[in-house]
Amino acid sequence: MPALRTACPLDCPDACSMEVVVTDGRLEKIDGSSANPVTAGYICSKVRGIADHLYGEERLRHPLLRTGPKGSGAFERLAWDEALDLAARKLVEARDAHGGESIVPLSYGGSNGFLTQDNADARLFYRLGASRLARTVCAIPTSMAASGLYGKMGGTAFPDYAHARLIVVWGMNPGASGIHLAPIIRKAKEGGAKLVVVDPRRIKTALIADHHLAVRPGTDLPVALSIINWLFASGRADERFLAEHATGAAELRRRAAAWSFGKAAEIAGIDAGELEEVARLYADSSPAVVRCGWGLERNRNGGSAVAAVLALPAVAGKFGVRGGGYTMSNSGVYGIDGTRSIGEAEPKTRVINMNLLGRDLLDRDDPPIKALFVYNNNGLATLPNQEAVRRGLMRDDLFTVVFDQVMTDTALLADLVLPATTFLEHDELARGYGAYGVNRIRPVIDRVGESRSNIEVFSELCRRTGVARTGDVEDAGVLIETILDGHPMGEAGRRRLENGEIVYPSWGSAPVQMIDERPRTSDGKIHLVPEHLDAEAPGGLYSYRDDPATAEHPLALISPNTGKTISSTFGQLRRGQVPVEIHREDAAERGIAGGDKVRIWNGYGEVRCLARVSDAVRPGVLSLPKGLWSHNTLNGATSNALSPDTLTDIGGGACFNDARVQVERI
Ligand SMILES: Nc1nc2c(c(=O)[nH]1)N[C@H]1C(S)=C(S)[C@@H](COP(=O)(O)OP(=O)(O)OC[C@H]3O[C@@H](n4cnc5c(=O)[nH]c(N)nc54)[C@H](O)[C@@H]3O)O[C@H]1N2
Ligand SMILES: Nc1nc2c(c(=O)[nH]1)N[C@H]1C(S)=C(S)[C@@H](COP(=O)(O)OP(=O)(O)OC[C@H]3O[C@@H](n4cnc5c(=O)[nH]c(N)nc54)[C@H](O)[C@@H]3O)O[C@H]1N2
Ligand SMILES: [Mo]
Repeated sequence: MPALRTACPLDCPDACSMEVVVTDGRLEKIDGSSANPVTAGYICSKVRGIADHLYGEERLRHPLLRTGPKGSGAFERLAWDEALDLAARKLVEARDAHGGESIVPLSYGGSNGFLTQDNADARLFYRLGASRLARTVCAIPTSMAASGLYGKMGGTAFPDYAHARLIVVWGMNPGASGIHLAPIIRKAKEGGAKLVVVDPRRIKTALIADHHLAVRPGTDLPVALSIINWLFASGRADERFLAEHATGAAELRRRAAAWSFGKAAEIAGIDAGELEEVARLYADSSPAVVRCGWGLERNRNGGSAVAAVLALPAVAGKFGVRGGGYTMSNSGVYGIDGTRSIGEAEPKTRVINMNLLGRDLLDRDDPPIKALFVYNNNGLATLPNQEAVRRGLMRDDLFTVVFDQVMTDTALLADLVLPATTFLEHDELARGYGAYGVNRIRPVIDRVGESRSNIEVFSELCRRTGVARTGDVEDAGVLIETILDGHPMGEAGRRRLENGEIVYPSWGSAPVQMIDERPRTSDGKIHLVPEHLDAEAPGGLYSYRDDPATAEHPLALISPNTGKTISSTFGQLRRGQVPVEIHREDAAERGIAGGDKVRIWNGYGEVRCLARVSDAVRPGVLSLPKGLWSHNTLNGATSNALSPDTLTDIGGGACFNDARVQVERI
């Protein structure tokens, strides 16, 4: 069998190019290809093992209707026709009795594609007048900071890290969260590059680092500002570059002035001397690149912290050379707007911030949420304040549809469950947010069971709720044409996509920042203190807010990625108990030994799980991964049960890593 080409649209920076072998419509083998230079012929073990997700017993094969009490897990098979009629009837009933805003669509990270979100789904929810969803659970502070400062300028490409003499990995875990950067860093290091890691945990990359700043969660802002302060004060700032290419340099300098290395180091719980060494190393090295991740955004200071980190290469003059600059998200460089396919404006209905969904399910009465439609999302496992989400989903007067590929924790609380196709079974248009490239994805295997694509289901629901209009496009190929119509990639680019080739921005797959790629701000300059962010952040941009720890809940609980799941995706395949990591000093103080059962709690909830004692997390920090399912802990609650539903300084983002807890042996 010849291998078929495809690409991975899952929520990961790497956007891998892949080859699959299919026999009789069934996936035989899937592996990386070299079509995209970043993939370099290999992929993660999660996607290599995707056959277990496609064909495993948790895969949804037909619609299901709840028959027992909510959460009992009792469902019976339903025909699609009846299922769609029921969903449509419930949506219309909610709209007619309580107004369209009583309907809430809940979607986020199932796919980075343009066809599975903001498409036929948007058509349905716009026209029903549903509440709008603020998709804030991830990447809001990072993208607001990056676009505020640089207008989403494309970042340093991963292969170009080979040219760097200094690599700073800041709040990002290359060993888990997009594995293709890790070997490039390792090789650069072997070639003599220096490496700095800023992370509360000793991640794998930190093991080979020259400096590991194991900061307290949420303290990146003072750390970055202290470096900025020193760069300005010691004459190491690139004043000529700033005068020519940036606005707000004097204001940033003023705001950073309060932060000495000593003061920042004390707050961050690191050594002031080592912080100064890192600052000097950064000033002295070129090319120097910062890989800024998402770990530093998930707290009260997240937006300002990311802005301060991204300001570093501007202040220190690190742009203009291959292997210098920064990488954040590259999703903004393509200028592709998926909503073009709808051709109508989003009505200005009320906005539900998904971070507050639990609370809103329980408390809102303007109007109450009566119908919840979940797709591309496993909210019970991934939203903050899990106990509120759980109680909300248990409401008897709430009708919940979960449209997913597998029986998730959220689906178990649904009234109606609909089976979805995967990216191996449907059409998609996807782009990388780390590795560059736009990919046209086509179905390569037979559909499993009666699964249907998002476009099909939402188009059908438009008809059955009576909001369909003549001319609504349902064909994936035509939708893609509509999205790309008039796009700078032009007709030739669209033809290349159709031929299964990867389409890159005009400069290819590896831009030099400030040469090939320039700030995409209105005036083409770098805005070091963007006005709109400054107005939004409490106290102004770059204001530090203190640690939320209390005597009762003194420990910080962080919930980073693991290599086993993508958020909660594939979590049905990871059955065992997952332990919380605790530093040996904190464990000893509480008489906790490795393998003990522990209870972790705060005002939001309680998790019972096993403990792993280690010194890979810094003292004062517990780590329990993101994306766990209820079967991974002793009481079915995950770190999200302890995640506060407080919001970041900009963008209303999630503060997962602001969870402050206590732990004891049970
Ligand atoms: N295997 C795998 N890959 C993934 C995902 C996955 O779940 N699994 N998720 C995908 C998604 S949705 C995203 S958004 C990206 C995210 O990718 P990453 O940026 O790697 O996200 P995290 O793992 O949340 O955080 C990265 C690191 O930040 C550290 N950290 C936590 N708090 C702080 C802090 O306050 N300051 C600093 N400096 N570091 C901190 C954590 O210990 C962690 O090692 O990865 C994508 N790729
Ligand atoms: N504690 C804690 N929680 C976190 C975070 C954290 O740092 N700590 N980080 C957050 C981050 S970074 C993110 S991005 C969010 C992600 O949170 P979610 O948006 O819930 O993402 P996933 O957990 O990947 O779940 C996506 C679901 O969509 C389904 N799906 C995939 N493709 C399709 C499709 O084509 N159609 C339909 N109908 N369904 C599909 C998958 O099967 C999967 O069940 O989680 C956040 N949750
Ligand atoms: Mo994310």
